[in-house]
Order: sequence, then structure tokens, then C-alpha cells
Amino acid sequence: MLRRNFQRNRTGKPGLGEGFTVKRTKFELRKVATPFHKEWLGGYISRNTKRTRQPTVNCEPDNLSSHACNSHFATVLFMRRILHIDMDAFFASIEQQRRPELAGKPLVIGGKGDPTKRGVVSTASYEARKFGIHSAMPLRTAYKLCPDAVFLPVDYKDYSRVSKMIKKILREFTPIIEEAGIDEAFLDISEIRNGSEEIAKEIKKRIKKETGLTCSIGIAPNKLLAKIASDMDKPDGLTIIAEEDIEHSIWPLPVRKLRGVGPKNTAYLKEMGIRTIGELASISLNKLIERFGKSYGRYLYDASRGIDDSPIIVHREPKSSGREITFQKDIGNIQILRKTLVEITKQVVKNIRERGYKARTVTVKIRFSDFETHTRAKSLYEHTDSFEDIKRAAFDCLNRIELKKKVRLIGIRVSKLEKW
Ligand code: DCP
Ligand code: MG
Repeated sequence: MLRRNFQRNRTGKPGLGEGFTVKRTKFELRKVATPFHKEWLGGYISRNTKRTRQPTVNCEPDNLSSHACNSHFATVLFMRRILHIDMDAFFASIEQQRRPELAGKPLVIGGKGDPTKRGVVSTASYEARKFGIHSAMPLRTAYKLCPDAVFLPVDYKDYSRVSKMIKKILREFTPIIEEAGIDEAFLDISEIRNGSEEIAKEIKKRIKKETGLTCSIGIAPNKLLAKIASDMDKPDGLTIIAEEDIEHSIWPLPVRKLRGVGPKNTAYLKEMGIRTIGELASISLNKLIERFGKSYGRYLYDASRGIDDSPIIVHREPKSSGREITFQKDIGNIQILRKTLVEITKQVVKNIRERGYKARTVTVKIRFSDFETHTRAKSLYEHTDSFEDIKRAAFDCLNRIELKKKVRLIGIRVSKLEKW
């Protein structure tokens, strides 16, 4: 893509790419260039001290020697490649997978799975969607639309298990991953050497093999476009969007396809005579700011042009997990304190186990009625999620606090967590 853009600029053809590419290129470089890349680029990096004070590349095509243009790293540097993956009819597909007799049938997942009771549709199989059934619709309405559909309750625990399997597969491709929901994620694949299509096909293959499920993938220079792309060819789709595709594949889409454009603003834009993203792109920045305010107006202006600089937010491992109880009445009875400590320890252990962590340090906190607060910590011999071990350490800590006054709060925290 980079090479194509440069060639187009070199030939001076008019269009979205001209000027636009160069400007964006500088920006992308600021965002993604690692010290390694900067070193690799060597003399190509200059400091644009006047405006941005950020390292930028002198983008005159002739200054980028052919080896830079030909290199895979040039692509890495100048254009992010963001992949968005979204599973197809996620909850319903898992059910169809574990009960093959449901495959190809209209299937509705929601509430307790009883369409005569209150509750909403979580999702419906593609076969059920043909009847007009969709997420968030009352189960009773879904039943009216398709009485022959199979209705099942939500088995969130099992869907989370499958979700974790999928995220684990994705992490094998890159650690730069943002978990955007139970069945979706953004991956920054800029630094993977293989082509976009090849990566997407490999991901699809792995997921299908290990879970039996299909997904849809979109690849684009940013999150905004990648998410739109993954939705374009569902189910089992693969759509790659480059900057030069914006005009013909994004502009005809309705404005609500843009992230952040909900029903209210869709209706408001409709009143202004704007239905498509292309129509939105024809409105001046001033007018959008006038109508929607500075921040949202600017967002709409950029988004309609496919511009989005939002970073991938990589999940940070939690550092600790804790629980505290403030008593209704200050407590002077050690037995009650011990019992409460056991209770909150149980909750904390449950929490770390569910998230697949083990802890190395246990800290107990006591706050007396006059707010004087004491903490004691104990390091464990090794990482553990054993209730008995953590409880023992918590009691050791509690015993090291002199309980000279009544207690208003007791807390436990486990830290130095590691994934297991
Ligand atoms: N979900 C839910 N309630 C909603 C929307 C979704 O419980 N209002 C759940 C059920 C979905 C899952 O989240 O299976 C993922 O949501 P998606 O929007 O990705 O929907 P699907 O994966 O079901 O279908 P699609 O193939 O359109 O992505
Ligand atoms: Mg989905």
C-alpha cells in the first residue's frame, strides 16, 4: 500500500492520496516508530522542530531510497495495519457447535431460554435473523416472528471459555491486541512480515480448527476502518480496506456504520439531509463544529474521511485483587474479624481463580474506629491460588496487628499476580 501511495504521489495523480498520504505518513511514524525503527531509518528521520517537535520522515519520495521503499519495514513504519476480528453469531454458533442437531436451524439465545417469559435476545443464528430476529429484541417478539425457532438460555460461562481460547490464539500472532468485547478484538499486525490476507486466513484456520467456529475479519490502516471492514462480509468474511478504497467502499455506507454515531445523531444528520458517510464528508468542518460542537464535529469530519488515530489499548495485567468490608458497627470481637477475613479471602481467591491468576503476596488491612490504619503483608513461598495458603498468610498478617481498639474496616489484598 505504501509503495502504491508513493508511486501515485510521484506521478502526481490527483485524489485522496495526494498530500493526504504524506501528512498521514508523518503521523503514523510518530505513533509507531520504535527506537529500532528510528535507528534503521537512520538518516531518513529528521526533526520537524517547527511544528511537531516529533521525529518525522522527509517524505519526498526521492529521499526515500529504493531500498527503503522496497523494504517490508517501510510499510511497518508508514502505515499501521490494524486487524479487527468479530466472531459470527457468537453465542448461537457455540451452541450449534456443541449440539450438531441445531446446525442450520433458527436458534435464539437469550435470558433463561423461555420465550414466554420476560427477557431479551442476546443473539440469533443467521437462520433466525432471516425472520427479522436480532439482538436486544424481546424474546416474546422473537417467538412471534419465528415460533419454530429453538430458544436456549445464555451459558455465559461456556461462552467466556471459548472467548478465552480465541484470544489465546490471537495472542500467538501478536501481543499488540485490544480485547474489544467477548467476541471481538483489534490486532496491530503492522510488524508481522506476512501479507494481510495470509495472516487473516491463518487466524481463521486456527480458530476453526480449535473451536469449530467462523469469524469475520477486517484489515485497514486504523481501528475505525478495520471494524467497518469486518462487518462488511459476514459471516466468514475477509475484507481489506486501503486508503484508496474509502471513496468507493466507505462513502456509500449509512452514517450509523461509523463508531460513535448512534440513533440520535443518525436522526439529526438525516434532518440535515445526510444519510451516507460520503454525504457527511461533503460537509465543511466549520459547519460540523457549529452543529455538533468542537470535539464531536471534528470527530465526524475525520471519521467520514476514514481518519482515526486511536491507539490499540493493550490490556494491562491487573497488579492486585482485593476486598474490604466496612462494618455497620465497629467490632471488638476477634472471632467476627476472623470470620469476616475468611469470607473476603474466599471472594478474592474466587476472583483471581476465575481470571486465571495466582498471587505471591498477601496484605491485610485494619482500620480502627478512629481511622488509624495498619497493614501487614506476607510473601508466599510460591505463586498460589490455594484458599488454604492464602487464608493462612492472611491470618499471620492479622495476628501481627495489635487489636487495641475497635475495628471499623478489614481488608485483604493479594498482589504480585501472575497468569497461569
Ligand atoms: N450480545 C448480547 N446482547 C446484545 C448484543 C450482543 O448478549 N445486545 C452478545 C451475544 C453475541 C455476542 O455478544 O453473540 C457478540 O455480539 P455481536 O454483536 O458480535 O453479535 P454476534 O456475534 O452474535 O453476531 P455477528 O455475526 O453479527 O457478529
Ligand atoms: Mg460477533
